[in-house]
Amino acid sequence: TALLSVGTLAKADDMPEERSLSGLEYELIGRGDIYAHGTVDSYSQAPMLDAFVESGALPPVADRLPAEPIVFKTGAMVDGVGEYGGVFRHVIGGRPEGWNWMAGQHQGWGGINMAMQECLVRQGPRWQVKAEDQTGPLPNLAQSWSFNDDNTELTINLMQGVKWSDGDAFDVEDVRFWYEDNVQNENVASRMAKDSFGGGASMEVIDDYTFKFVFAEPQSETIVENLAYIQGCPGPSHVLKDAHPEYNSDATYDSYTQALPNDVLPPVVLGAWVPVVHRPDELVIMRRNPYYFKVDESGQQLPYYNEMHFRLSTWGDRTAQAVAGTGDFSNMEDPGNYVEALKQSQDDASPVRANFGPRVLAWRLVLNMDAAGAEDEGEKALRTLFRETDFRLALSHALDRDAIGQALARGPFAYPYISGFATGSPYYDASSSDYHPFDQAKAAELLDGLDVVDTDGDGTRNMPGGGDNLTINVDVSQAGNASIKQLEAVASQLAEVGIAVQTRAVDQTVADTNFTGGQFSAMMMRDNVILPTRETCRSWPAGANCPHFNAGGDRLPFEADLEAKLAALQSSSDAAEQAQLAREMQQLVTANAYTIGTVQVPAALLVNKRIKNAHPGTPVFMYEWAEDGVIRERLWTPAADQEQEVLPDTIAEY
Ligand code: BQZ
Ligand code: CA
Repeated sequence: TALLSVGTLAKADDMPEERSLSGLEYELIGRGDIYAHGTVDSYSQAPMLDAFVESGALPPVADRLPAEPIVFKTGAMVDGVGEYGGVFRHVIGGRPEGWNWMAGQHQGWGGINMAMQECLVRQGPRWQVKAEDQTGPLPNLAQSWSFNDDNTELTINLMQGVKWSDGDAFDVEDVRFWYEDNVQNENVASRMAKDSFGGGASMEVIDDYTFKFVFAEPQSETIVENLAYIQGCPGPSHVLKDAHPEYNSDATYDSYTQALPNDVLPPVVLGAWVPVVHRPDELVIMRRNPYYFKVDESGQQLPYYNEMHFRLSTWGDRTAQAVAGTGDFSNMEDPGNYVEALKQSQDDASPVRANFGPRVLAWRLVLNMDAAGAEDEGEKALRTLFRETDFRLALSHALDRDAIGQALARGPFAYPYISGFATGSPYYDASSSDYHPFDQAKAAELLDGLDVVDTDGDGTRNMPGGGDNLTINVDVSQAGNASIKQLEAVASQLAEVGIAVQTRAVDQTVADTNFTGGQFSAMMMRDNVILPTRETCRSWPAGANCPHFNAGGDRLPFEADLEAKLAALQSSSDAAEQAQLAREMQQLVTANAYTIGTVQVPAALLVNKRIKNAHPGTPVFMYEWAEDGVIRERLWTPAADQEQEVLPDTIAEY
């Protein structure tokens, strides 16, 4: 077709057959079977909170809960209603950047962001919902929503009477501040990019708990998915407004971003736990939020655990500690340690249970194509070359993905990844993917065609017109073991076709912010290209600053097409039409080597056996990471098996 100006490419049918490692069966349930907003006859609280109510430090539990809390259904709990108390022990490789998530700061990942943030809607538990009920995200702070007749207005009803962890009311002003003063303010690096939501919807406040988004084009339930973690999570406007330049003439956007530094605790949150202690490079301790707005069917306020620990270590150590039983949870995602971890977890005496899921972890080399945004002429010339589809295809053909997979881990784990949706995505379709087989001659031919030839005979190709040697600086996160291993293989394979790669391992937070801020030349990274409505700008074009690897809005010819198809997918209510659009998107992305994929692997979830209600089959990543999919506010441990709390009988004090 006209879209494929790149000649005949092999189809994914030529790819080796994929082997599934999962085989696990679980029952799918209705969307309202997990939880629903409603009331219970009477409410109770964790016994440790009684003293705070008696002393008057806290209002009674019924007064702290909203009019209609979220009620978790017993029928969906594999181990039933829980017992209060104890500690849930996480180990993470990240470090809290700061508490101002509205300005794009992360809290160290690995489930700590998600333990403090609550979002308008929820995606994680959707992996358990049956197909006919997959009509959109699950509710959360947004209790219900509806479109007008022509689907150009989305009216959202917020939960009424939810309170922040300091007791302040959560209402529409928090949502307005999030959207108007953060998302749509281009000076703030919020997680949802300006104009990426429905092409830049406007917002109208109706009353304290009601507002609407107004779109230029009709939309569908799919667009509501954008309002889940990590894009749709309002922050405390009563705390942050004073620090925001729009409300305080002494503030700058830099000072605003830094307004909630990681050494000032406790921050004000809506999540089930509140960070109360942060010892740098050592530990974050969170305590239960007495204002949390969720209960079980017996009326017990959630969460069940009083305390959560995040040991600040490495991602590899997360898996090691889960296997050893000193940590409770790990997304096992470095194939290098799969075999050993699996061997150990298969032992009956092992403290941990391991579950393999589909291939949802994919790695890729991302080239920055924002030529106009380059800081010097050399970088500009390089990015101009990155904009050539033949150049990206040359790189893709230069990669021997089987060898990369074996460098990562021996065994049947890795499968080639070209670009676009990972095979574990509900949107993936093999026959719509163009496959770029390992073919150094083809790579050489494409590079020659771009006049990228070795003019001085030193073995490295030169920039067009006999310029300097072509060297690509590729950043990689120090925390990403699997990325680092793959980059080594990629660098030596590219050298074989005459392209020099200079690798630079940078701090994880620096890599994160450099990527989202477009401050890089090339980057080797893991990504989960599963749903286009989640962290959209990491992979897809939507609005001028999006994707991060072509911010600035200077679209490549196929990219405009891709953007239109993504918008159409988000605004469609017809599953067949959406599947067709996804196929066309996959076609565009792979035919044009939008990013240069390497391999994709399945991941296993490790959960300690003393943790109750961890539903069998919870995927490491599907609609969201397992920390959300496993529903941590509903996990518990019987009193006899509980870990000692470090800060018993305490709550966050403001
Ligand atoms: C899971 C996840 C939960 C970010 C991060 C991190 C960042 C990315 C990504 C994963 C970690 C864990 O991933 O690796 O297993 O626990 O936290 O948020 O690697 O660098 O920017 O998107 O989520
Ligand atoms: Ca040369």
